[in-house]
Amino acid sequence: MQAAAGDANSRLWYRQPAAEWNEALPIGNGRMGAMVFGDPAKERVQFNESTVWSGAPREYQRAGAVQSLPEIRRLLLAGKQKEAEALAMEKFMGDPIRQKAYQAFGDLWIEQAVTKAEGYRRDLDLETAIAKVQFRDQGVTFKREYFASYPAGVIVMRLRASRPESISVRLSMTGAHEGSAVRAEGSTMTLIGGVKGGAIRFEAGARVWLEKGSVKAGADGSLRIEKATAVTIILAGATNFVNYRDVSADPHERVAKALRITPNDDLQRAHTSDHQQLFNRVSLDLGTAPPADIPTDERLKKPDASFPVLLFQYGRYLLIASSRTGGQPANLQGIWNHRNDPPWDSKYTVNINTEMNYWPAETANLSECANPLFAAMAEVAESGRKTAKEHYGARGWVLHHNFDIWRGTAPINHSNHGIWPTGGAWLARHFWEHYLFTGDRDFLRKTAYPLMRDAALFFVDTLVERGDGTLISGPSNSPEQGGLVMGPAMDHEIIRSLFGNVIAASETLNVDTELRRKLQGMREKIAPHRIGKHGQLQEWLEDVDDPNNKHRHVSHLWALHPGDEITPQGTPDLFAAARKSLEFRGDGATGWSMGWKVNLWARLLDGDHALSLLWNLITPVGSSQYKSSMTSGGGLYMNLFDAHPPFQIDGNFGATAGIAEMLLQSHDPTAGPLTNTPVQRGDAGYLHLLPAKPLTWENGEVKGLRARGGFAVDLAWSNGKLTRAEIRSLNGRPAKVRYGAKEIQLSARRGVTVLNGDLQ
Ligand code: FUC
Repeated sequence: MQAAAGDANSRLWYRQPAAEWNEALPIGNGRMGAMVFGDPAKERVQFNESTVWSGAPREYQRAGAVQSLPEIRRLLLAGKQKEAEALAMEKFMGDPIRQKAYQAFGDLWIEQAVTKAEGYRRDLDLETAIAKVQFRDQGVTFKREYFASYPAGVIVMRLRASRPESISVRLSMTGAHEGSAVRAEGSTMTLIGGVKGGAIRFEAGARVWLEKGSVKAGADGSLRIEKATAVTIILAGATNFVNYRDVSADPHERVAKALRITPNDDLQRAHTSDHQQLFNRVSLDLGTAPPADIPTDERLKKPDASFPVLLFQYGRYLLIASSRTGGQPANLQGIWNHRNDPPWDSKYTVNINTEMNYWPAETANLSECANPLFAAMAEVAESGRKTAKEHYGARGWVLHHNFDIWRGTAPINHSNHGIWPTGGAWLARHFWEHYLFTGDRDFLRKTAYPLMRDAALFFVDTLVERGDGTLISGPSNSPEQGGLVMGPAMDHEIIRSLFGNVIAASETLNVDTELRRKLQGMREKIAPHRIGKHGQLQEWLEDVDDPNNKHRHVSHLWALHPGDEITPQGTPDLFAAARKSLEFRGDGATGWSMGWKVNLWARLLDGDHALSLLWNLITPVGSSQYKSSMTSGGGLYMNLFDAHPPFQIDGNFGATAGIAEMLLQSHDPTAGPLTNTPVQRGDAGYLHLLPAKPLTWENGEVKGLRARGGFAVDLAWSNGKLTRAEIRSLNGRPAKVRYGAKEIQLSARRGVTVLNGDLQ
């Protein structure tokens, strides 16, 4: 593929500045994020810091909630849902009943007297992670560059001009919070403030370096730069947040320290090489060249066949920009937020959204980007232990359908959907999958296993015996419909998977024999999947599914994806029933729901259907479309942020994960609800090559995908057929390799195997 064509799929570019936020271009270093609007005369760089949240350290569990638990269950089992919900609203919900919100921070403005901007161009290069704005005014070419450096912990802006001493700009900052104060001194502007009514205090500092020219601090807190040849602005931001219980840090000290760096070329080199050691691991080519000269907004309106490549890499870019070791996990908007009342508080919704954010982490070879999630879960488990005790009288830990920076784990919002005890159990799967992909035993022993085990202990203590001898969960709900119930299918799928993984992990580590036996016994008794009267996979214990229900959540299909209980060879009947359910739900949906459906259709081995969902997700969504839609209307904004609507980043990550899932699958296709196969235990690999390749993806190449069992996989295909597979075993596990109906066995050894004709 030619370099120019490659560029168009690793670059977003436009011929005009962003007219509003969802057209601006995101940069981020995992702790700070910024949206670059690119207006020549009044540039706006709207910035965030991941710990600027409302609220303060506190606990959310309600003392004594456990006392009403037996009665809530009794009412539900007696068919009195409304009474159960009312009682739960009164006595069982978290205190307070709402969690806190991620906040905006501030804006940095660059004003320049522009007579007439010509030759305008604005872009974001996904390979270098640098945003650029370029224009000409009165014969002078102005170039502005923006990047967020993870190594340096700051945002860097560079202004250049083709003629010496021609940059004259006014810089200023505004705070997003009432009472923020701005001042300027020497060559530095400072914004100081705090979140009203909350514990977070913050400071942002922007320091300026000039080549030629002068800088003057104004009494209004601005900096006036005259006749510079080049300007570098370093923006640092920090809060007093240390962790969810401690807000004793000094933001000023943090900012002052960050601003001590010298802006030389090494800064940019270090940034780009840091980004590239993650980003460059995976390349994708779908065999058709993207148009080189069509701006991204135009291209989105008439997407060419290679558009999924851009979207795939954009998702990887966004994960790198919003989730780096040492920081907070990517929230509902990643790290980018311009409102103090963002949709759903821009927090962590874990009945699908946070998990979806991390689906591409392992498969798309960005394993380290999941570290913030794992670190957050260690804290969530501490808080979840208290919730387990106060609300359920149980051991272990529990997380309901949301957490925030204060690590709230108790049920929130409303009893009809907030009481859902399997959030922690679902996230525990990410720990196990991290082990499956990396083979990192140290991680398994020290970090993953204790959390997985204690997530399982919670269900050992809370599963309820039903009259027929089966075990069910509850009170709970099938997110987020049908109200409070006992025994939604999704819970059982998640809990069975958790028990299976804890059994496997305890065997691998050779610990907790007794608990293992207990889990084995209980796992077999958990209420099994049921196929209902429409041939569907039942979402609830009762056969009440409505074939016309188009609800965005497809929770009961969890066992198909991201779980692995429903597989083509292991459970063909359930596989067919899951397909039926997905057909009933339809193809139109909110952004993340389409993202999930891409993955589900890929798991159903139907690449053409997966691709049609992907095209639905690639629908352009008008800038004015922010109104929340709970049923449909999903798509992409002009900056390719996913639209729920409104903006929610999970759809971006779901799309990236879905594309990876279409090209390579590595779960065991023979697994079932009660299996613990060598693949599920991490002792072997199963590499299904091009399992859901759409017909129209006739030629292509992907390099660097990762698979369970510890494999890196490069694939090339032409005329619809796999022509070459290069499989690197990182941990020396054996593997089965499947392509179409053909399977071959790879022996247990490290190193590279190249398959050419072998799989035809
Ligand atoms: C869940 C979903 C909504 C939205 C919210 C953040 O509640 O049902 O669609 O994504 O999370």
